[in-house]
Amino acid sequence: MIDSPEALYRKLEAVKIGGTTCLYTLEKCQQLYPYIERIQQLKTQTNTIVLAHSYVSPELQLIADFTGDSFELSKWAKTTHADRIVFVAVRFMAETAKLLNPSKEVLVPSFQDGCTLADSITGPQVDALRKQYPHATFVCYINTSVAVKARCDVCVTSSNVMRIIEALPTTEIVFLPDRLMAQNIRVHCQQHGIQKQIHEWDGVCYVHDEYDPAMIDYIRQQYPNVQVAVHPECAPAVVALADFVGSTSQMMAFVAQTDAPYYFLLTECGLATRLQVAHPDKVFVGTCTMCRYMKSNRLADVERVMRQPTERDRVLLDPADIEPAQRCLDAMFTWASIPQKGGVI
Ligand code: CIZ
Repeated sequence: MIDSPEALYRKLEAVKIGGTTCLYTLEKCQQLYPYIERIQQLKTQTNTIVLAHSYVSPELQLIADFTGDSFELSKWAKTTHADRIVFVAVRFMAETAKLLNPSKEVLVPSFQDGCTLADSITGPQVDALRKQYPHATFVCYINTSVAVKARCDVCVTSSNVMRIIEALPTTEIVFLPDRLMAQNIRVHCQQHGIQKQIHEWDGVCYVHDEYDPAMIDYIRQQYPNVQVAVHPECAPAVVALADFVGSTSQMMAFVAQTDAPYYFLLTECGLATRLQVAHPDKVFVGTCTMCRYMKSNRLADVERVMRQPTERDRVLLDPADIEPAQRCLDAMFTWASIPQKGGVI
């Protein structure tokens, strides 16, 4: 519980990722605190929970009942007894919460809630691919719309993608929509002797697509004992240079379990800020790459949607897509519980 601007400052003063981009002064904490105080009261008065992704700004993570990756957040959304969920992330994640717990009101505070991956493919485009690859299993990354999930067989997140691909009995797979993740899956399968034919789509996360191998070489020269953790949405040439490859939750566990002074995390810098708060003794170096969609979430809008939600703030789903998209998500929970052969990606 944050009960004063000073308490907020004590939590956030270690955050100085990317120079002054994420600098939290006592003055800034004094400006933020009144929102935090009102949001905390509103949560209790209206039986609302706030779920926040690890990529959003740290003050939003502090007001959240739970912060995590999309798989962890979807498990919370599925089981919550609260009346309302405020989803501080991007719209496809809030839609997933609504699919998993349709009786809840799910609210999205951000006005810029897209995602370059989710926006790269539509339902009718999946229908066309189904005709092209009639025998393939269709696997979609969680970063997709409900219409796309409704047309796929199983959904995956970055924390369970390899486990599920390995467990699926079919060899021919259409993986949508992340081209770079599809290429990483192909490399992983080759390295572990797993026979799969992976067809890819041309979507990318614009944040992870920006990383290139030269950045890792440069950081390794500056900090010879740095640990480099890479997200599987990055290009295979970048993944090949990593000390560790995994989802944001897996990167968090890696940092917690590793005894090294410096870390270079090739993912949205909200994760580095989160880890800097958790591990003030460790130093997070390198780029501060921000997702414009995740970073468009603000405390003021969380308060606004809790007081007076408009139609735009509410997640509403096309009734025709609900049942098939729920089946695709249920398949993820089933396949994700099967033990993995090849280790994390
Ligand atoms: O699954 C997620 O939440 C995303 C988009 C990234 C990650 O690795 O957590």
